[in-house]
Amino acid sequence: MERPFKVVIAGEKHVGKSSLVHRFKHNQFPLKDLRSTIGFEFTIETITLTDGATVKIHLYDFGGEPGFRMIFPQYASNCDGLILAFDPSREETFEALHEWIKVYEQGEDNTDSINFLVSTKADLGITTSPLKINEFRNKYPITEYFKTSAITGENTERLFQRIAMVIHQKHQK
Ligand SMILES: Nc1nc2c(ncn2[C@@H]2O[C@H](COP(=O)(O)OP(=O)(O)OP(=O)(O)O)[C@@H](O)[C@H]2O)c(=O)[nH]1
Ligand SMILES: [Mg+2]
Repeated sequence: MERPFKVVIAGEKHVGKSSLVHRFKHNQFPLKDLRSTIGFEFTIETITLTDGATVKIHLYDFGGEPGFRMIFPQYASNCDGLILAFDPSREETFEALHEWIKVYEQGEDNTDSINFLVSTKADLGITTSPLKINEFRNKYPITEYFKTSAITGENTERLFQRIAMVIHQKHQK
């Protein structure tokens, strides 16, 4: 088996990062409101890809609290993947991703990272304009974009499957 891959999930406070991880791990929306993440939460995920290969992911779920941004480059270094999450019902959380990706790029050895852009809470029925999404994708190296909901489970499994797959394939070459 390959070495474990390091994947970071980041974005503003309250956008639903931990709920997304919880949905993926337990296949359900958290029964109680999760507490805001302090610093970061680390978990290990084993993902079986569609081709049968098994990939180990070291997942770092960072708290979005502005104060934690300072520690971000230090812990988010040598990463294989980044999930940038925003809540479409709060546009400022999308705008803040310019800052998050800049800070991420300060991390050591993140230049080769596979980056995904993810909107959360799709169940609310609010969409960010495709123009804005495309603009962001043209400005930064974003490989894929997903609209997700931790409540309905829309694209949650798929998101983690895909990022694991893309990183895995990159290492096959
Ligand atoms: N409608 C809706 N609400 C959600 C969804 N996911 C999370 N929430 C709500 O959004 C709030 C924040 O969720 P968290 O998962 O704690 O957000 P976070 O991004 O981890 O927040 P920090 O740890 O503070 O950075 C909670 O009240 C959740 O119930 C979703 O898919 N749909
Ligand atoms: Mg959290």
